[in-house]
Amino acid sequence: MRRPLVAGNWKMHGSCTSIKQLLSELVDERLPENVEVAVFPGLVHLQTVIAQLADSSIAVGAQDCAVQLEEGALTGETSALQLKDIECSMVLVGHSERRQLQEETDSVICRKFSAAQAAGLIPVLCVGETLAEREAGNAVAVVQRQVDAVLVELGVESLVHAVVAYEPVWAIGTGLTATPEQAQEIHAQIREHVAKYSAEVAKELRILYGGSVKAANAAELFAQADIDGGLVGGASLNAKEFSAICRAA
Ligand code: G2H
Repeated sequence: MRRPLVAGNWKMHGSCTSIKQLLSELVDERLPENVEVAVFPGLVHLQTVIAQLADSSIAVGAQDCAVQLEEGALTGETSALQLKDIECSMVLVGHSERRQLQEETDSVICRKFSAAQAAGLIPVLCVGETLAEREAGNAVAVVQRQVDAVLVELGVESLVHAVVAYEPVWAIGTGLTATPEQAQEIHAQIREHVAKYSAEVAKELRILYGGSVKAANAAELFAQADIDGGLVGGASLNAKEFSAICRAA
């Protein structure tokens, strides 16, 4: 039985004041016990958030980590070990905004995934096709290639302590959401593909949906057989909206 996960990706939002406020509202909300809840603040706010959530069951993750695990002369980078040291438990890798804006390749993402696991973090591998790729009929092939960049390189066992998030690029921050059927089709395809390597790993693998998830569409998406929760951007910045999404999982 896969435990649902709802993760709030705060991206580059918030100030010390607004984040403290958001967290105090969130811990006052009724969050379901059967759902794992996590937040991914910006790097500068991580320690504040970790401290504020010390007595809560909400996990905290980072939005990125360096490819290199060991410390070194890498100005501006943060290693997975440093994230672990401040008691982060998860990290996003390969978010489409980083694939596009920072030109992260599948191979870079695989190295980040590997570094995260070596440090004891749970990587959340983000995959998803662009609108052009979907319209060309290549959605499944693109997502499979992105999964394979980790699966083939590191082996199927690397997906045991990991999460996959399917986020169609055309649905991110656009207000467009994949229909539950569109999302389920890709989620099922990802699981079937992993099952070619290990049925057991595929069965246990949590696959989140991301892309304009909100309280109004969450229940329908999460009701799909292969959707195990969500990676939520904009709607995670509002405690009431985010907690309603958590309760829908
Ligand atoms: C996709 C998602 C969170 P939003 O990027 O990762 O953001 O819910 O705002 O589309």
